[in-house]
Amino acid sequence: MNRLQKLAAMVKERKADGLLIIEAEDLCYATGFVGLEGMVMVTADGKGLCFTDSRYIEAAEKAIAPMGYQVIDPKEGYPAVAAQVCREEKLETLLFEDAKMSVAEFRRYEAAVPARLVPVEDGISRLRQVKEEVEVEHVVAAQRIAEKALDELLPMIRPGAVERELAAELDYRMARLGSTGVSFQTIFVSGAKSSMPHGVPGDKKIEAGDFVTIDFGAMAGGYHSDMTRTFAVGFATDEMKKVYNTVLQAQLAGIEAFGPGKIGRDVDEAARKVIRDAGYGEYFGHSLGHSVGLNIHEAPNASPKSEAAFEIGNITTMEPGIYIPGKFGVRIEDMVYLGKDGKRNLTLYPKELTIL
Ligand SMILES: [Mn+2]
Repeated sequence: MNRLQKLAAMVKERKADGLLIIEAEDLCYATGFVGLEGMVMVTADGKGLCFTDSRYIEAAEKAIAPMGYQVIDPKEGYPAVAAQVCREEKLETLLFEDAKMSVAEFRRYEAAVPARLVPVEDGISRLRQVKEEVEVEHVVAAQRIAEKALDELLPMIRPGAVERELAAELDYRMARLGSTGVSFQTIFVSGAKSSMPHGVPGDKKIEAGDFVTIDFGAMAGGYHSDMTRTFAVGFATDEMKKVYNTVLQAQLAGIEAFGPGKIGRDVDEAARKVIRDAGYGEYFGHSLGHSVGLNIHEAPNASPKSEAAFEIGNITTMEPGIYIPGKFGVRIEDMVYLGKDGKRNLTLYPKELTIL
């Protein structure tokens, strides 16, 4: 089934007449067209209508029409066009994802369309959790760029170098290697600052004895990569080595526990237990991982709160950490894919303790 057919089947399964899509990542998923703006409607009987404006229309026709979509440049506003489609196609119920529409947008559509707008929590998002081969290839392409950029950066991480400059250098290297954007603002923290899981790079200079934590990602084909590595600069004390190896063992335990049918909280617990048993339980505050795709944070999660089971097609991060306030922090993050032939770590970058 192609994407249009998958979406139509989802609409039918939920006994609705149509589906309304306006969010950027969902538009990309529905059509395969990166960066598309506009509106897509899919009917239960498999008709796909893509409305976009003159900025995209020519490229969109080439890219999207082969999937079975009609591509139309609307002369009126999108809610008016949606109303017209509802009348022509006799759509009485129209699904939309409530988390992806603002209240203002909802009011505009609600006022215009003759159909009943039915909010769903996990319509397209649910489909997006199960990655197709082509989606996995994009994530891998992004990850290879990130790894190469980090390799290029390593010789520059030395005492006296400034966090902010190193972070900018990494972003620049990724762009030169073909990344179409950063997955999120690069986290680059050193020394005592590394105890802040999402610290922002600043004017601090790298010093010997620092841990340096770098959490970053590249983008390819609209898809994100996500990786964290922690390096020691100059030397590592016994305590630094102990904490680092505890995080690494926790990550390996998480990866081991991860698989189709496994529950999010159980996978999280497998890693958390290693950290707790080593006496650092209070220093691991966040969850073990999240899934990755067109958005950097997608469900399902490997979290103490998640009752959801993983399934074949998920790409999920495994990123335990230990953060000791005022001292230092360590996080190690890989992306792991649950393929039909087993799980595959998409991150090839080494992760044993490296002293730069
Ligand atoms: Mn992450």
